[in-house]
This record gives sequence, C-alpha cells and structure tokens, in this order.
Amino acid sequence: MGGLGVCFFLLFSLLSVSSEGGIIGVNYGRVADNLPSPASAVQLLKANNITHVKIFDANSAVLEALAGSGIIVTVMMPNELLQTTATSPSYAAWWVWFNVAPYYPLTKIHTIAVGNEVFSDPTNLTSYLVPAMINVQAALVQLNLDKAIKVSTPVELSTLQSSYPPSAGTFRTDLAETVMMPMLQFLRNTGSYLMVNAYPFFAYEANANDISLDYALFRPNAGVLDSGSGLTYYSLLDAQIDAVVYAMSALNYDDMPISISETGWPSEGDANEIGANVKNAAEYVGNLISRVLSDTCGTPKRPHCNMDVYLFALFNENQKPGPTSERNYGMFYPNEQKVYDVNFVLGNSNNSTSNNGSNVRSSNGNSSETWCVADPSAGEEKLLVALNFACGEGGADCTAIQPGAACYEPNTIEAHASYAFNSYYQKSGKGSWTCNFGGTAYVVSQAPKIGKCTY
Ligand SMILES: *[C@@H]1O[C@H](CO)[C@@H](O)[C@H](O)[C@H]1NC(C)=O
Ligand SMILES: *[C@@H]1O[C@H](CO)[C@@H](O)[C@H](O)[C@H]1NC(C)=O
Ligand SMILES: *[C@@H]1O[C@H](CO)[C@@H](O)[C@H](O)[C@H]1NC(C)=O
Ligand SMILES: *[C@@H]1O[C@H](CO)[C@@H](O)[C@H](O)[C@H]1NC(C)=O
Ligand SMILES: *[C@@H]1O[C@H](CO)[C@@H](O)[C@H](O)[C@H]1NC(C)=O
Ligand SMILES: CC(=O)N[C@H]1CO[C@H](CO)[C@@H](O)[C@@H]1O
Repeated sequence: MGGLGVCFFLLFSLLSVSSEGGIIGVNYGRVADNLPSPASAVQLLKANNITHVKIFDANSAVLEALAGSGIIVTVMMPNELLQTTATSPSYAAWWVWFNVAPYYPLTKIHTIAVGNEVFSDPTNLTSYLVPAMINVQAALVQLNLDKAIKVSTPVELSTLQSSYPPSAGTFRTDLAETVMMPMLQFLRNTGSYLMVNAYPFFAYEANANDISLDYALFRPNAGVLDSGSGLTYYSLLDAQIDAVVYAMSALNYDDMPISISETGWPSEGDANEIGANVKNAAEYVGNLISRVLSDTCGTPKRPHCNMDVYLFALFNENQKPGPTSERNYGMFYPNEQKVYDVNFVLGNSNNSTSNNGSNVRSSNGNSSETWCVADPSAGEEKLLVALNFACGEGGADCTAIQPGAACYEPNTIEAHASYAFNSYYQKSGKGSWTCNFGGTAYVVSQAPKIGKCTY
C-alpha cells in the first residue's frame, strides 16, 4: 500500500492540468469502386456527428457535397504534383485558385496537406516538399486566404530515426536538418501545425511478442516506464506521438502543435496480420474516441489536451493494394452499415446494449442507473494495476480515496478500486468496455454501499 500513495501523488499533478477534450475527425478515402456518392457520404458524416474530415485530394464533387455542411475539411495536394508545385510558383497559384478558392468558405476548408507521407514515396520527392509548401502558402497569401487556411503535411512515423523510448525520439539524420528543420520553421512562421500518421497496429503486428495488446488498445495496463524522462506510458499511441514531440524538441521546436492525421486499426487481416480483427478495431477506435473527447487526452509529455485525431478511415476501400488489412480500416462498409459500433460524440446514444468496446453512453443520459465495481476475485495484484490505471491514465477522480477523504475508509484495494473504477466509468460515458479493467470490474444496477462513501 505504500506505493499507492506515491503513485497517486504523481497522478494528481497530471490531472490538475487537463483541459477540455480534443477533436475527432475521419479520413474519407475513396480508393474503391463501390462507395456511396459524396452526398451520401456527407449525410453519413453528419448523421454521426463527425465534424472534421480529411480527404486525399481536392475532388470537386466531394468539396461541393461538403458545402454548407459545417464540416471542417482538410484537402490534400497529391504527391505527384509536388515537383511542379515546388518548382513553379505560378502552378502553385493556379492549383490553389482552381482547387481551393472556389469552394471556400461555403466548404470550410481549413488545411491544405501538401503531399502525404512524402518521405516514403518511392520517387524520392524529399527535396520538393518544403519548397512546395512555401509556394502553396504564397498562393494562399495572394488570394488572402492564408489567415483561414493552413498549410501542413502528414509525416509518417518512419520519419523518426529513433522512437524508443519516446524521450530518445529523433528524426532520421538525412531529414532532420535538411527537411524537418526548415519545415518546422515554416510551420511556426505560418502558425500551422505538424500532421503525424501513427499506427500502433503496425508496431503491435510486428512485435506482438514484446508489445502487449492492452498497451496498444488503451486497455488498463501496468504501463511502460521511459527511463530517459521518468514518464510512464499507458498507451502505444502516446509513446509514438511523444517520440515525435521529443524529436521536434531536439531541434528546438518544442512548441509545435501536432494533429494525428491518421490512426486506426483494421477489422480484418491476413492470417499473419496478428491482431487485425473486429473486436480489436472496435476497442481501439472506441477507446481512442472516449479518450480524445474526455478531458484526459494529453500525452505524458504534453499533458494538456492536445489530441486532434483523424481516424482512418470512413469506409473500407476495396481497391487498396497490399495485405487484407489495407482494405479493412473502415468504420463503415460501403453500404453505410457500421463495421462495429462506434459513436463520435459522447453522450449521444440511447442504446447501450449494442455496445462492445466503444463509447456508447447509457440510455437517456441518466447517469445514475448503473455503477462499476471491482471484482474481488480478480485478486489484489490485478486490482492494484487497474486502480493505478483508473486514477492515472484513465483520469478517474480519485480525490475521495486519499487519506482523510470521505471514501478512504475502508482502506482496502478493493474498496478504492471500486470507487476509482466507477468514477472512470461514469466519466467516460458508461460504455460497457469502460467497466472492464482487464476483467477486474463489472457493472451493477444498485448503488454500491461501501463505508460512508457516496457513489
Ligand atoms: C533523395 O533525394 C535527396 C536529394 O534530392 C538525396 O539527398 C537523398 O539521398 C535521396 N534519398 C534517397 C533515399 O534516395
Ligand atoms: C433512439 O431510439 C429511437 C428508438 O427507440 C431511435 O428511433 C432513435 O434514432 C435513437 N436515437 C439515437 C441518437 O440513437
Ligand atoms: C439497441 O441495439 C441492439 C443491438 O444493436 C438492438 O438489437 C436493439 O434493437 C437496439 N435498441 C434500441 C432501443 O434501439
Ligand atoms: C458483445 O460482448 C459479449 C460479451 O463479451 C458477446 O457475447 C457478444 O457477442 C458481443 N456482441 C457483439 C455484437 O460483438
Ligand atoms: C434515473 O435513475 C434513477 C435511479 O435509478 C431513477 O430514479 C430515475 O427514474 C431515472 N431517470 C430516468 C429519466 O430514467
Ligand atoms: C454535437 C452534435 O452535433 N450533436 C448532435 C448529434 O446528433 C444528434 C442527432 O443524432 C443531434 O441531436 C445532436 O445535436
């Protein structure tokens, strides 16, 4: 029990700096021959309260369908155009004039992504990237759109030379000074932000023996200590993002905001694609949304809530090449049925029975119908891990179980865990998954009576 107090102390310092939640958007990819029309897709976005969308081009039909929807849009200049854009300011001006200006402001375009994962492009476009961004920015300035529309580019995690532990994060040596530094300076000068595509699935799939699924899926877990920083990580996504933060920090760009421009988990894969299944996809996406929309969505290095996350992807895309997983990242089938149950707004469902691993709230917003309590048969050791998770990463309000506070007595791990689990459960929307804690908790429909504590 001695360790418990120390742990709580550290955790409270994290909780006290949290602010309101981040943004959830989705990537609307269209590498498929069976998708609904752009107008139907926009209806689907609206029906699901999805407020931000990113597309992989500047398709006019899509931008027209989004007009007047209120949805905030990131458009993309495809990689094939980077060389021309970098070498010809007049081409850049034309591209913006033709592909962006006509749609704004009716279509709320707010970022132009210049290229996508450019450092992985087989044709080596590296030297064109920053000049293309600069020319696109100049075009926006000419059209007086630069205040409303930012320029950025999504970088892939392989931009990092080193990412483990996060505090050792650095950019690839061939990119750090020549590309990343001028890019970060450009982003800073223009008040923009860095876009990062991050897939814990790839790391898990490749190292399933070393990385726990709990850690990859935001489940309660014992955490991974970064001995370089002394910070403990409870999710692989946090560790990946903080590695980028540390890499920027090494170049003296500590302050640069990040948007997670792609992340997701496939609902199906080939036999050798470990972890690609519907259950894991539902948990990854559901837990991530809960987390981003709650007030605990910062990373250990940046505890202020700064997680803007664009889920990949809206639809399964049947014409993507590569392993089966590539065609199965969608949250929706082309017929608009959900691949798994997921909600994009907290507190907006009236049906909690259909939930498995997502963030569905209880019916009619009645916050006092069900409670989450610890299962004593799980044993103290497992309960303690889950308790630390709930009060730390989970963001449960654990003040009442501090020494001297109302729910400190009875001073047992089981009682404290029940309090913390319930706090987490109530706070994160009462989705069935949010009362699991690695199988150490269950939902009850009678208010628990433990000591003098009020739940
Ligand atoms: C890509 O091009 C740059 C110069 O344009 C060069 O320095 C770099 O070595 C090239 N990278 C690869 C992988 O060929
Ligand atoms: C709530 O339930 C009713 C049927 O009971 C259904 O028609 C309605 O669409 C549901 N609303 C939401 C937001 O799920
Ligand atoms: C809730 O969801 C379940 C499973 O999807 C479904 O069978 C049931 O009809 C839904 N109930 C309401 C009231 O919508
Ligand atoms: C939800 O979870 C329960 C218990 O784990 C399982 O029996 C059920 O089949 C799941 N439902 C769906 C739709 O995945
Ligand atoms: C909410 O739950 C409380 C306690 O179970 C109950 O008394 C009340 O009637 C519920 N309210 C609604 C609107 O269902
Ligand atoms: C925040 C938000 O847009 N909420 C809306 C989500 O969708 C429901 C209908 O399904 C609306 O009633 C909410 O206003």
